[in-house]
Amino acid sequence: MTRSCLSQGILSDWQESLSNFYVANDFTLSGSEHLKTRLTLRHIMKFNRKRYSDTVLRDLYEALLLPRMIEEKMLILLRQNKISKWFSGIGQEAIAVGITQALEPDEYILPMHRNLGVFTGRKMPFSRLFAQWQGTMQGYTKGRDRSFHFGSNEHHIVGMISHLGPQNGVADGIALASRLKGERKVTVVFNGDGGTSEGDFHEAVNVAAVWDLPVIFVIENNGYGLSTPSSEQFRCESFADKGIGYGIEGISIDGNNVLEVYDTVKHLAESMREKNRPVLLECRTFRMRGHEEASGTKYVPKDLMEMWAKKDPLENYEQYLIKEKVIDPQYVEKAKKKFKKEIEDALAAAFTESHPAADSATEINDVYSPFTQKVKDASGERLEKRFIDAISDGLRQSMERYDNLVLMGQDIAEYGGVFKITEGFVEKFGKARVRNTPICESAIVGAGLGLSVKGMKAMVEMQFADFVTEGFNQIVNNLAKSHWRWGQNADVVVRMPTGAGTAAGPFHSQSNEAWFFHTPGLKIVYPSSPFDAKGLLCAAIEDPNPVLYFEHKLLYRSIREMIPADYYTIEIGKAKRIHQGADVSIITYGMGVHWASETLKELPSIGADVIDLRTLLPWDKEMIEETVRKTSRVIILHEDSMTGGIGAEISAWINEHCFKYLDAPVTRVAALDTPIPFAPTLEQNFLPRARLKAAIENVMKF
Ligand SMILES: Cc1ncc(C[n+]2csc(CCOP(=O)(O)OP(=O)(O)O)c2C)c(N)n1
Repeated sequence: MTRSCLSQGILSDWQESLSNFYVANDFTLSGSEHLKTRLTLRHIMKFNRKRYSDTVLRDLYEALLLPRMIEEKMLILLRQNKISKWFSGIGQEAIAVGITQALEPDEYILPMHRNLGVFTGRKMPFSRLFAQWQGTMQGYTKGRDRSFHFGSNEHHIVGMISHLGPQNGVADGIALASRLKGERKVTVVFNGDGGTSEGDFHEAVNVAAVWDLPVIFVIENNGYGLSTPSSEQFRCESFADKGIGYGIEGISIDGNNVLEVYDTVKHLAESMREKNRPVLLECRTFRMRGHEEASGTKYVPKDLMEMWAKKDPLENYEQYLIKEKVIDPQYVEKAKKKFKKEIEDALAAAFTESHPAADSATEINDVYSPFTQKVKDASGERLEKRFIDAISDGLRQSMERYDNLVLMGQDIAEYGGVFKITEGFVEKFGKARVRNTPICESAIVGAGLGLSVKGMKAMVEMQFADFVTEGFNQIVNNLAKSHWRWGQNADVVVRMPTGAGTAAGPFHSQSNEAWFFHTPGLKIVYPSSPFDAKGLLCAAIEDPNPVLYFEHKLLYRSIREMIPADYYTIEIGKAKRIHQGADVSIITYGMGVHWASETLKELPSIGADVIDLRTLLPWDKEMIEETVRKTSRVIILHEDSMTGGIGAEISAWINEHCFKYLDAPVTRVAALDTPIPFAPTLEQNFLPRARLKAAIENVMKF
């Protein structure tokens, strides 16, 4: 084992020789030379059983043998065209196996695509595992996602999404929940060496470092990321050294030596449970097969492959155990026979199952975690509140109501957030629940999902809605799809200070609700009044699904209203009629509601039905149909740009469902299709406010 030399002051012989070699060669080694060098220096595997009993050694052997046998069978099935794809971990099994065996069974592991040993180590029933790969109903995703893209809370496993890096933020959230619950558990998340180039990896390690989260960030350094050799992926000599940059410990071990992996992680986990902190654990290994079977290994030098074959984790360990008389060839035969039968039996069963019968209602029904909202009215005292105070009230009362709710965001703790919505919260709820975050939106949104895995609730404040781009992938691919994929809800509210009117330019004024509107699995609320702001925020936090909560910055301090002092909620998905009228319907939300009201004052002869959508996803089709029937003329107004905006969808829906009631073309009034400009004159020209009056008059002419 080599620890990060600077942080630990330790430099192994191996690493010393390697660094000398590097110095002599002026760092010009290609990835494959690097790996060859490493192997020449250290190709003989040395096992050290320490004080581990024969039983422990044998259990480890069987745990190592099993995934190898399953994989070998899969390769045969692949050649027979009975399965479609396989990402092989052959040659790397000691990492997943050693780690899984070293942990407590209820400690979460977040594996990648080559970590079958995690799943077998947690004793997942083969029948369900094989069904998952076959895409049948008995699998973990009802045929909705493939291979290892699933989780199982029963087994304390959270599987990856294809994007690799996002797993790390989720691991942070699980570890944070463990800390907050005082559980003394570690969480392990796997990465390939290639995946560590992603910002997600960096963000999550950084967050874990700052928050002292007990996460082992495993890096399986197997020489290639698909076809790209290490030399074209990163420049560091050892991933252990990266720990220095994060101010955490980094360790590098022989990933092909199951005893070394097991022993390292066992001790590491024991110490991390006592003293919570993250650690980078590089496991040096090699990818013996193609990235996935079909892509082959042509680009890998043959001699390199041959050299690493000599370090096969299973064969070497088996030989060692036989030499030590812990097992004998008969034992090996018996174990193989037993596993062969179990695999064959489960496969036979899996192959009798067929793909799920498609049923659209079931598919749609599983998009959201089931939840029937019970609206809570408040009849007591009313107080005058500004929009911003209403949000703050809702947040504070939700914190009082849900002691499992955690707030995360930049500068939200002592500073109270840039808009001061969480001012005083730290004093009331403490720093554990009101958390300043590093500028790591992706890791923090991912952490929200991790908290949900442990039954907690999260509110993530984006400093400005514009910055959600940094957490976009986590929202649309992880939070939104998690329930539908494997039944894990994401109990996360993302608050988004949005909108223009403050001449703040293209990166502090955007309306970006339409980016999310297209994503099944999300809910979107967008209040326009203090009453709705509080009630919808409380409802969003109550809802176990991921909700994006848009709050218009210009409304923060410009509007006030008498609202209930007590906690209350408003129905998500329900629009509100702001003005009654029979001539024209104006369907809008957010700032549009205020623009509509102002404009109608200039048109006293026109009676307009103004509908405030309040929730954009799911939106209130019933009220839209009702108003169209009533007025036969429709304007859809929004602050966001025209093309592909919310208005486009609503207009299309009205056309399909209410055509017969219409007397005029459905008209959209929206911002220009440009980025939002800085100068007030340009900004006002960009916004649709000034174009609304003419549009209403025009629709009335039909
Ligand atoms: C964000 C993203 N970009 C690209 C890919 C395509 N891809 C899948 S696996 C892979 C290589 C991963 O290499 P590494 O992390 O080293 O893991 P290994 O496959 O070697 O175990 C690539 C490029 C992806 N899945 N996600």
